[in-house]
Amino acid sequence: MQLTGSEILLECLIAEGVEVMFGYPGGAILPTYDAMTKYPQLRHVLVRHEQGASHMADGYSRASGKVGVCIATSGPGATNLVTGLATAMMDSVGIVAITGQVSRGSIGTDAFQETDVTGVTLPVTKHNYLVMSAAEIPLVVQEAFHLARSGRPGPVLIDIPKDVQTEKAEFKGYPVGKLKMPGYQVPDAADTRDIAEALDLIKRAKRPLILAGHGVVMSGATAQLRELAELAGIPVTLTLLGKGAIPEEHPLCLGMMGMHGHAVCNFAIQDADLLIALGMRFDDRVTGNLKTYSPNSKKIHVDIDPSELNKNVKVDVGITGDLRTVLTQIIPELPRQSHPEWMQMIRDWQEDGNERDILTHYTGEKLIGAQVINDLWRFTEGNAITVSDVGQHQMLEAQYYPHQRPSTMLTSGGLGTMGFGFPAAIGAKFARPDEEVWAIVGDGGFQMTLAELATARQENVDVNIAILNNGFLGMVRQWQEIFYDQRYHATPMVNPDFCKLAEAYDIPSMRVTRRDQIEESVAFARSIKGPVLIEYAILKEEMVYPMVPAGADLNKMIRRPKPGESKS
Ligand SMILES: Cc1ncc(C[n+]2csc(CCOP(=O)(O)OP(=O)(O)O)c2C)c(N)n1
Repeated sequence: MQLTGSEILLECLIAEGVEVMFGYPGGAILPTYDAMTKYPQLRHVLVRHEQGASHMADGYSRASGKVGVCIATSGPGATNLVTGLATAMMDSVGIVAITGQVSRGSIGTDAFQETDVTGVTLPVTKHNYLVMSAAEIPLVVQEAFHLARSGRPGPVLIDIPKDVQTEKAEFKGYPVGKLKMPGYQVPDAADTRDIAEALDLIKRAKRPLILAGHGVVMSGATAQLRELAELAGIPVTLTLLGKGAIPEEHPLCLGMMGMHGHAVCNFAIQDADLLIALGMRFDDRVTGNLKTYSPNSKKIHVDIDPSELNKNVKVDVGITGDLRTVLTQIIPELPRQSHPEWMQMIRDWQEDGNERDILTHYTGEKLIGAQVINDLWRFTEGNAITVSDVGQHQMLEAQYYPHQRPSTMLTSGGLGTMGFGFPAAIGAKFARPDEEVWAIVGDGGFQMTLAELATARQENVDVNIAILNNGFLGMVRQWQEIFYDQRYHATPMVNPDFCKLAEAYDIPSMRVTRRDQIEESVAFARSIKGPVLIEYAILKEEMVYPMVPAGADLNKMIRRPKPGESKS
């Protein structure tokens, strides 16, 4: 069958199972937009900025485990995707981005809206393609989706010149056949000698600790993680993206580690005699000072990407493999174990942390972020998909909204991309239409991508937006308070009236200033089948504790004093 390049592309996307793509048209991608009119089964969501499209594809992917798709024109359209690609790259999220390019004959002439997009995106994609003939499209699409979703997932970009989109070629069906990619191996099971070494360390450990990351969620190893922890009596700490890897209410789950993690986790890491790191990458936000990191422990690290092993932290047993497969290899060989003395130390640290919890002793009039998040958790029965932006509210979400299920807490971890939360929540809602989705954002980050309010309205996306409005770039203000003598330069924000803004977009809204209104705000949000915006006016100068200063030893946290105690 003779089809145009654009038609072939869309045929392949449909055969690949793509249901929705997020995008924005322009000259160099117009043939493909025109071809979309023949394929109404492929839903296109018109965003208001291409960055929003990339984050929506990302949120869709994180929420569904499927590959998210975004599409943009050449030049500025394509470069507007870059932040979203980098965000997905850092967090290993499988997306495919399609961009129009100037026609083949114009490449390299500085033609109108020409950018070397494969060059620009090389470091922020797992792989990228410049397609030079329509006949190549099926193979490129098949490879791109395979790369995006397999092994360590990541973003893949396909750049298609305008005349390749209009060129006709014979379409022989999709998929093309078995892929031949000899340079690309996807690890699965681990070497049995490595498993034996790991088992030996686990059996001998007195103070073992599991560090669970995004890889646990992505490989679908949550049941195996739980089994390992319960069988060997090992407590579990989570990275930010590891939230949901084990139910946070599980007695062995200690919560999040790292810069704003629960103090118990950081103390336990520093005192452990064995760390079992699963699908996490020892980011500086979780290790603090590498020279003093967990000084007395043996370390086992399992990751699907061999380049992660011994990258930041030298380990005793490094295992390359798919986590679910590797844990399935380990579990049958393990005896049932318990570590009562270790667990007692942990309970003592937890007790101490509880005494410092702001929720137990804050008596101020003004609403605080911790109360908002904790009440959102309570009134959504801890069961919503929350998509946070970046800043204090993000860390409060991680601390005060325990998640019971995987892929229900989505956030930009590695890149820390402000502006991610709201569009990613829209993408998540497309992926999981039956779930309650909340975007939890700060007043700063929300303003970076708030143009997507129009997208949410146009598509009637049932997403609830919670803005924690402190009138500041809160997390930066916190650093200025602690490290820059309270010189609040360039952090106070003059904000629009968010409720009036919502009204301009025909979106219902509510402003909350007191804690006793939070329950009503959740009921209000739930009563509206479409986008809704709730502004929570919170204390301007709240602090998120504990805090490990950048580069400090992990257990040298700045902590909130206990009631009656002077500042530590
Ligand atoms: C795109 C981008 N620019 C700058 C930063 C640096 N940054 C990190 S947190 C933060 C403040 C966020 O403020 P807000 O969105 O109001 O959230 P809050 O911290 O007050 O909860 C800034 C500026 C960033 N992470 N991303």
